[in-house]
Amino acid sequence: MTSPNDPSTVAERQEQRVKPPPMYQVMLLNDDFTPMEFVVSVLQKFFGMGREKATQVMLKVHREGRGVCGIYPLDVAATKVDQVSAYSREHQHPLQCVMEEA
Ligand code: TYC
Repeated sequence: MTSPNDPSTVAERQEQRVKPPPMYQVMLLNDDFTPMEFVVSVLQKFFGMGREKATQVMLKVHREGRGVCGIYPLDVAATKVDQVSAYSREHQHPLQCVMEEA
C-alpha cells in the first residue's frame, strides 16, 4: 500500500527530481567615497547583520574590493540590490550593490 506521503508514490518521485532554485550572491563593491559607517549601517539594515559582523564584511569589501552580503533566491536578491541601490542614491553615496549566481 502507498500513501500520499510515501516517497515511492509517483508524485513524490517526481518531486525529488525537481532541481532546487538557483541562488544568487548579493555583493557590495568598494569605492573611495562612501563612508565606512554608512556601509556598516546598510549591512545592518538590509542584511540583518549585527554591528560586529557588518564591520567585518565592510572591512573585507574595503580591503579586497568586494564582499558577499548574503545568498538568496532570485527575487529576494534582486529586491536587496534595488533597495540598497535606492537607499545609497537617496543618501548621495556611490555605493554599488550587485548580484551574481552562486
Ligand atoms: N572605501 C571606503 C572608504 O574608505 C569604504 C567602503 C567600504 C566603501 C565598503 C564601499 O562597499 C564599500 N571610505
